[in-house]
Amino acid sequence: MTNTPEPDDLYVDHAYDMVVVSNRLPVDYREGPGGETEWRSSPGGLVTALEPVMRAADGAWVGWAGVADREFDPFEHDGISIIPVPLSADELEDYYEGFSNDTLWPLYHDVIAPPSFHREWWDAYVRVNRRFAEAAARAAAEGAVVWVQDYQLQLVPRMLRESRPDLVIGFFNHIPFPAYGIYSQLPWRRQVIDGLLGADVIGFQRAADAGNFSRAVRRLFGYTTRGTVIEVPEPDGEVRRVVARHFPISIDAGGFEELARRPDIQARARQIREELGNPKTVMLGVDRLDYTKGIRHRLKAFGELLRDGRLNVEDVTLVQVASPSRERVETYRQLRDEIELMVGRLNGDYSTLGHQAIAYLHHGYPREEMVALYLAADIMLVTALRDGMNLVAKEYVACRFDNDGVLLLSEFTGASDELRQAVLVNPHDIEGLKDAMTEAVAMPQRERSRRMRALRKRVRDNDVANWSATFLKALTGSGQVTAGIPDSLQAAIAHLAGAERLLVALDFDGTLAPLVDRPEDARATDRALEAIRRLAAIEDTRVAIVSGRALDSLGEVADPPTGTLLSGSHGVELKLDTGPIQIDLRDAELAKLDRLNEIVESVASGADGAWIERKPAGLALHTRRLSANDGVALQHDAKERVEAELLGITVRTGKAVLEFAVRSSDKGESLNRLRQHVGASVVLYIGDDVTDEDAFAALDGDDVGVKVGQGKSLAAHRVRSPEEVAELLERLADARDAARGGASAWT
Ligand code: GDG
Repeated sequence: MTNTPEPDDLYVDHAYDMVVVSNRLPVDYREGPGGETEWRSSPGGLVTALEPVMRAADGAWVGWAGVADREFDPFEHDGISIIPVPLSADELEDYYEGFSNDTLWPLYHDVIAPPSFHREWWDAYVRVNRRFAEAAARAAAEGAVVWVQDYQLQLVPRMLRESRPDLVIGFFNHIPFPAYGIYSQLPWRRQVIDGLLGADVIGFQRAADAGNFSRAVRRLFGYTTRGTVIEVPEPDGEVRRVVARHFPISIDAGGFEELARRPDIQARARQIREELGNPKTVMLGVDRLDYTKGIRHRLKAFGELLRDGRLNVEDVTLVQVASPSRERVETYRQLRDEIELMVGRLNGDYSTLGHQAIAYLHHGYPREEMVALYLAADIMLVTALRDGMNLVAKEYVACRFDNDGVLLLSEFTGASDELRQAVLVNPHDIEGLKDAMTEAVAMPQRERSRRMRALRKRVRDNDVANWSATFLKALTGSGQVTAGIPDSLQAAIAHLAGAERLLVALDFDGTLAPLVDRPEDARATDRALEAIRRLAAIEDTRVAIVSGRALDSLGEVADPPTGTLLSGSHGVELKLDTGPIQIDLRDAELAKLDRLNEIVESVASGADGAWIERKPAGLALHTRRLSANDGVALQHDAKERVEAELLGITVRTGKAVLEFAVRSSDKGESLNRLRQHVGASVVLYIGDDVTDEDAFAALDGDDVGVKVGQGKSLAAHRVRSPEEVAELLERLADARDAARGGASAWT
């Protein structure tokens, strides 16, 4: 159900196709001195990123309005439906200031400050997470996408899945996820991970964060993880695939550049420099006043440079904006005292009447002023000890359309994974930091400009719209599959055509061959077969068919050209250049296989139309000729009977087929063996079935995955049908032929 929110029907339940859930709403409630009230946008990057998506998808935003002990009705603001969640003053203290900001925040930032663990804080965290989950569940339409933001709401995904299994649930963690040795301190470590695993996709800032998370899942739950996929067993016996990977967040780069190009803002930047006494070099720090940001380290290094005479207060001024943050948490109050003491001392020691060493500003500023500061700064100092991303670094770069300015960036920020042309520093190494600061001061203009160009390209290419689109694509697949070969896939074909050693790995049924009732009748389309023959004849190009079928059956129906590699029974059997690799079952496995056959035969014998396909290490129960309901019931019965009696059997569900195997293997493992066997530098994999997802999960780097048809998938590209697969293969054969200068034995 979709609706266009009118003021009167905003109270309608289950109305929105897209719901964002975050601790804070994108609007602030303001009460003026005369008692007048208003809602004002708080224009963060997240709002900018999600605004177009929210408008297009008829979205609602669920969150807290920023005032305790007040209830607000849902309303519409600037085209977005706002659904406020109330918090009491006690909850604010225990759930937000306590558990979120004094337990999770320091723990997830590598215990830079010691985390506090209190059971009553945890209780409040659970209670408040449930309230957010309930509000989201009420708002979301059937099958809606719900995107939960950040560490304050880690239990929401599981709570939502329990009440609304129809939803597609995403989670994004804006802060780091720590190594297991640190994470394991959390008394509620299992509950938090279980809460997150309720999502379909869990996003992190860096690949290292996603890796830490997957390791914690393995250590605490023993679940299997393959690449970015975690296999989560559900109470109903099904295995759910959860994707945990990095989606580095970014900024509205165009928006920042637009502000930076405004003449009034440029004039303000000049004025700022004048007010500072026109020093040769302006250094700038912009941070929430937080112990993760490394402000003390920065001040210490700057102070020592002044002390040692390597910098002179006549030439250099440091502007430090420290925006007020979390002032009711004790650690933050102490930090403020320490920083202000340091600033006072340094200014006392080194400022002159005409030149201030440090201009310290404990304020929040409008964005225009921030941009003017970025333009006024010759050197931007980002010295965080640990930071999920650090948007300030990207904002500085986005504003410098003059290709000037130096970014000094801590290695411990997520941004440093992308912004490699910055002057990278370890802020704990004070000598190194000092050297980097003087290097920045002395950096020749040409080098500044070379570095800044590269940085700007990176930030422009991956802006925040890109970030949200990539996340939502991973969450929902590309939605409607359009006819023909999409442009992005055409570009991928061009890239594959130039690969050094290419492996083209293809599923058979539903990919090369249209699905038919009787498996023995399946045949690849003539066009696909012809394209495969051409590809197989091109130098440095190998073709493999990767199927769930037994190798014998695959050889018969696929009729592949000589030299085609085959993988059957989901990788249990392989036919390589060295000949077929026979599986060799142990006695116990053979006995298990016999019993498996007996059990499934007795179940299938009661159902007309069901049949069994035998495989070397298992069997497949086909239910395609039964009605959908009867098929599901029969599969359920077979699975229950097998699992009640036999241990260690791998069960997989395909399209109207249930497969059992006594030796586990999957198409991902098989693809890895094939890749190694032929020494491929790049792989193209095409498949239509859930079992092909293992192969998609095994792709990386420049590899290309193509899913045939609808449904959730890890593949980056899609086509509609085997006919389009044939067209894709034809185009690839053409392009590769051309790229290889006609070095084909076929032509
Ligand atoms: C968390 C993660 C991750 C700051 N002072 C003012 C002001 N700001 C703006 C900056 C920037 C934002 O606040 C701060 O973002 P950061 O990324 O630097 O840091 P956190 O607040 O810690 O954010 C972080 C981020 O989430 C996003 O995922 O990158 O790692 O810790 O946009 O410009 N803006 C205005 N006035 C100020 O005084 N207008």
